[in-house]
Amino acid sequence: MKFKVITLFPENLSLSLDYGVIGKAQKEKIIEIEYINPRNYSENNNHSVDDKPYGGGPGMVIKAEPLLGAIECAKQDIPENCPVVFLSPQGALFDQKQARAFSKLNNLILVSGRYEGIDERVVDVTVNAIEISIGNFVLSGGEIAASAIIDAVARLIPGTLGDELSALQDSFTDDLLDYPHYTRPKVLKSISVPEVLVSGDHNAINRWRLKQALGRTFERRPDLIEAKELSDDEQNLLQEYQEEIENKS
Ligand code: 4FV
Repeated sequence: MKFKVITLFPENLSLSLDYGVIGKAQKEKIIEIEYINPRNYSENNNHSVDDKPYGGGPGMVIKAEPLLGAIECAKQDIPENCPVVFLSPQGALFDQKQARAFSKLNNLILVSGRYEGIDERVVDVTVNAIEISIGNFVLSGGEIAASAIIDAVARLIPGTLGDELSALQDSFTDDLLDYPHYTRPKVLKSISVPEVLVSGDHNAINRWRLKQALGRTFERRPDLIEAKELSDDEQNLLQEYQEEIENKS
């Protein structure tokens, strides 16, 4: 899968994406990341890419021409219907479902804003433009958002993770939070690892993990449980979890 990132600070991204499983996936050509700097498409002699906002107000706005030039360059050797993702707080909230959808594509263009934002007309005139936000907070640039999306998508591409199962057991895979994880030592500060996990009984282990995922999701993200159609078995497991919590308290 090929990612093309339009950014004024390519090094900012490569720093976070050249390590770990994403770095390995690049080396193994499972994914490719190309950085395109809009400054190379600035039409004025001092190569500036920003200007004062019409209507006044603080800060600067990224000009349309350098961005449109960079997007045109990015689209050169890829099919016309490639989505162009504009990272901004005004976008649709990114989630695992969107990550799965993107992981099925061959190409993805991501545009990282800076300063107060970009000239809105760039989004208006760009074919297949999508605005996406990684959360209700304001960053100083879209780079961190772009690398978060590339990381979340690349993990879902077969071969990126050592064990495919990892991605299949990720949080939000079935719209549930993850179950708790433990490793050696068996006892830490007099807290033992749950007995079932050292029982070797894999049915019991899987049921315990599903119960934990259901219970923790109910406690921490009731919105996810609301949105989810629980099977009778899941209903019973959640019931069991809540009774155990009540008995503990
Ligand atoms: C952002 C977000 C974000 C806004 C102005 C960069 C900044 C500057 N992008 N999800 N939250 N972007 O805060 O994606 O252009």
